[in-house]
Order: sequence, then structure tokens, then C-alpha cells
Amino acid sequence: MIIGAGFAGLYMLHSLREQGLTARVYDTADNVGGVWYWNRYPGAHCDSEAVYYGFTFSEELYKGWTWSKRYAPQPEILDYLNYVADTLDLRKDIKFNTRVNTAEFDEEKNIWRIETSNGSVVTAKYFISGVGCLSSSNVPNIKGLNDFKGEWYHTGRWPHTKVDFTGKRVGVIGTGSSGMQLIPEVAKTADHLTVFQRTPQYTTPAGNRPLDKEYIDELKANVQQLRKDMLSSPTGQPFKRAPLSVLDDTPEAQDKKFEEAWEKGLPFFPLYNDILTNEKSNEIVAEFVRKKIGEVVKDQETARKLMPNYYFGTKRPVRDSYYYETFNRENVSLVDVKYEEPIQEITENGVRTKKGEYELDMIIFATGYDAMTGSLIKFDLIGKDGITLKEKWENGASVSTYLGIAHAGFPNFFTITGPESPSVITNVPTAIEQHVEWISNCIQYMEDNEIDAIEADSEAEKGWSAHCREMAESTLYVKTESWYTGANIEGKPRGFLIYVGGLNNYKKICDEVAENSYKGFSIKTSTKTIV
Ligand code: N01
Repeated sequence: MIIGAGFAGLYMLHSLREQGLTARVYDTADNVGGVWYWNRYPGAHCDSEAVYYGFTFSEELYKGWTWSKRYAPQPEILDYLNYVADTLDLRKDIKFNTRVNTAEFDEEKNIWRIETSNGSVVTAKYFISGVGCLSSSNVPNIKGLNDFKGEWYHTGRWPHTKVDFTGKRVGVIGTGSSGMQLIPEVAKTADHLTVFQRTPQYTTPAGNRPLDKEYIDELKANVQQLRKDMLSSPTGQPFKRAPLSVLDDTPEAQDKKFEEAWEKGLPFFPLYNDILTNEKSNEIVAEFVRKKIGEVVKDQETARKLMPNYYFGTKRPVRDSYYYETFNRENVSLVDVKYEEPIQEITENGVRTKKGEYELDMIIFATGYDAMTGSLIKFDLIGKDGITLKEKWENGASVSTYLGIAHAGFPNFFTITGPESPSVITNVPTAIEQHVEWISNCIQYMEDNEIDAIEADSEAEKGWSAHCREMAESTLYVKTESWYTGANIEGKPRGFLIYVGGLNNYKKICDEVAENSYKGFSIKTSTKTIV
């Protein structure tokens, strides 16, 4: 039993079926796609390069699909996932429009009993979450939203019908990846766009462009090599970081490299190896981007408001298409709701800040997600002794997992790209492939050895969580408030629930655990428990 019909759920279903098992996926949507089903806002793109943003486990599947652009727009990614579902004939085992309400482990029988929104109760030996890290939308609790007479939307729950901005006064709250992709699109047709910014973001140009046929053909001819390179890289993409500190270069050489990356739309991180670990190196990159904002944005007061003052890349770095340029348009204005005029309430007619009311016909919340844990504690997931995952994690205050895949107290339950795995700081489909294959192998091992239940040990879990924290502490990530640390959600306990040691190293650790007869797990057969 699998929840979620996005990248994770689709591959998990295929993989288990290939093993000869019976598997079902449940999803609340009426079609496949996961986040790419819900995130239909104008401008939505993936900022991982399209040629790497897909499955490589099957050469035929890879060769049968051709991406049109370097960074794929959302409709194309959704088409791709439909192509995957059709090619692998997955739909017959997916129940759409169905929410999992409760899942409870039966210790005597070693099965999961799952209740769904359509009233059915199903049982399964294995229960697998493919809900993703960013699927629980966050609409902030701002006083008065119910009184607003205009239209309002959240980017992560965008309607399937066209939303027309023409001639309207639109307000966008939030300037993360979603807001920065949406804002240039809204500005094209809105009468006026007001951007309510709490924290400015660093972004560098995406340089999106059509892909050459020769380039795609070459990748298709070498899928196995591509797959190897992606799985053996820290980020799940076949890039190498230059073995060089920013400080090893002269200011002229640094500037030349950054200028070239900016002009060509190349990512900054592969240029040096210490941008996220060395404060001085980071500040040089940050200052370069601030200088660029000052050059691109004509009104210097607006430019000043757009300049971030925290470590570059410690909030999820964004790649944009004409974001800063959009603030040169006559019909766009920027409101700083952090320092200058905090939002006080939403009124019938718009948004009231400390300085006054902004009349609006439409409000768009680009305010992100209760990330990493939100979707996993939204439903009643009840493990041994009647303890829910939410209780175990003390509502998020003490999240702890084994490898981000398994959970003490929750036998035969697995999370694909769960908290404390590399997940969101890698190319997610690659991380998903690694997880799905590890889980499939684990299940095969259980079936081959007539194992009834496998459960992470508390001590192994504690060790893994401590290791994750230690790795995170060695980076600058933990020094910035972001959704990575839970700071975007009011009242959410802080933590850093991502393994930052690289997908390549993480894969080695997971493989070693499996090779050592699932070290750190307790294994239960019908006759004995092996620790
Ligand atoms: O969400 P976010 P997102 N009042 O949390 C602001 C992935 N993604 O949907 O920074 C006012 O990043 C908040 O302010 P602050 C990607 O991993 C990928 O944009 O918390 N403002 C911030 O500016 C990404 O990182 C793609 O101070 C409020 C914004 O809302 C992740 O999804 C595309 C507020 C939220 O930014 C989430 O991105 C899109 C309030 N009460 C998304 N509450 C790709 O290209 C929040 N904010 C792959």
C-alpha cells in the first residue's frame, strides 16, 4: 500500500509489481502527478535541468521521452508523469480521489490496516509513504481572510481552470521559488501587482532555452552512464564541484566566473566547494548578487528592499526568468512586510499593513509548505502501542528517523525521501530512485527470508539523527531561518531534517546497512525476533 501518485509512488508501484507483489497507490487527486498535479500556477517550472529530472531506471522509458527545454514547465512535467503511468500501465493499480485517513499497525498479525476517505478498509503487509516533502500547503493564519470579497489562491493548490489576471489588482504574498516564478507572469497582464515580501531571496538567472537534438540524443545513447553519474554525485545531478575555495581565487577571477555564470544562466554552486560552509566565501557570492540587483533594478529604493542579507543559498536557492527585471515595470510595486509595514489584516477589499490598505481584486499566497513532516503527521499513522507518528515526534519537536526511510515503533513502514534523507537538497527524482530501489530490495529480502516484520531500532535511529544534526551544523544552512529549519510555520519546532552529506555518501551508508543484514533493524519472523 503506497500513498501518493507522484514520482515516488509511481516508481514504487512499478517496482513492487515487477517483484510479483500486489500493490496499490492511493491519492487524493484525480490523476497522477503529485506536486506537479497541484502546482499549476503560471510560470511554474522545475529548476533542476529537465534531462536529469526524470527516471533513469529504464532505458526505454528515458529514450521514449524528449524534453523541450532546459528547465521544463509544469505542464510538460505533468505530461511526462502521465507518459510514465501509461507506458508502465500503472493506472489500474491507483485509486484516485481517495485520502488515507488512518493507518494502524496490527502487532499480532504484522499488517497495516488502512482506512480511506471512501470508507474502505484495506490491509497490507507493507505501508509506504510517497507523499513528498512539500505537499502540505501553508496558508498563513492572517486575520480577516474570510472577509475578503475578491478571489484568493495558494500556488500549491492552483485551480484547474484558467485564472485571469487581466485588468485586476493582484497581491502576491511570498517570494520563495513559487512566488518568484509566478510574479513575472502575473505582472504581464495584471492592472497592478503588489508584491508583499517578508524576506528577500537570492536568485540567479535560469537561462532557460530549447534543447539541441544532438545533446538529447547523446544523453539517450548513454543512459546507464548518466544514471551512474547521477547516483554517485552529491546532488543527484552529474555535476562536479570545482575543488577550490572562493578564497583561492583573486577578486577578478571570482568576478569573471560569477559574471559568466550569471550571463549564461549557470548555477553558482559548482564553481567552488565552500560556498555553503565558509562564511567569507559565502559573503563574496552574496555581495555579487546584491551588486547585480542594484544594476538590474532601476529604482534604488526597490533594489535595496530586494537585497537579501543572510547567507547565499541557505534558503532554497532560486533560478529565475526576469524576476528582478519585473520590478522595473510601471505596474509592479514592492512592499516590505518584515521591517517597514507588517501585514495587520486582510479586509473585505485587500490587505492592510501598518502603513495603510492596499485594495486588491485577487490575493495569491505563495507562502509555501509545512515541509518535510507536515504531510506525514496530517493523518493518523498509528504504530506499536497505539502511538501515532505525530506523538512520537512530539508534534515535530523531536523528529527522529533511521536513514529517513524507517521509523522505530512503525514496523514495515517506509518513507520515500523522508525527513533526514538527502531529499530536497538533491535532484529529487534521483533521490526517489535510490530510496525506491533500497525499499524494494529490503522487501525482497523479507519475502525471501520469510520475515514478518522489520523495524528500525531506537538506538540506530538516535545515532542517525545525531549524525544528521552534526553534518548540518557544519554548514551555513542552520544559521538562516527557512522552511528547511521549520521557521516558516508559526509555532513549528526548529530542526534541520535533511541529510547534507551528499546523495553519494548517503547511498553508500544505506547499501552498507542492507549488506550487513539490515544493521540497525530488528527483524521478526513467525518464530523469532532477531536483533
Ligand atoms: O515556498 P517558500 P515556495 N506573511 O517557503 C513567505 C519547491 N519549489 O512555495 O522567507 C508573509 O520557499 C516566506 O517568507 P519567509 C522548492 O524546494 C520548487 O516558494 O519565510 N510572507 C517566503 O517568501 C521551494 O523552496 C520549484 O520570511 C510569508 C514565501 O512566503 C519549495 O518548493 C518551484 C508568510 C514562501 O516561500 C517551497 O517554495 C516552486 C506570511 N505569513 C517550489 N508566510 C522548482 O523550481 C510565508 N511567507 C523545482
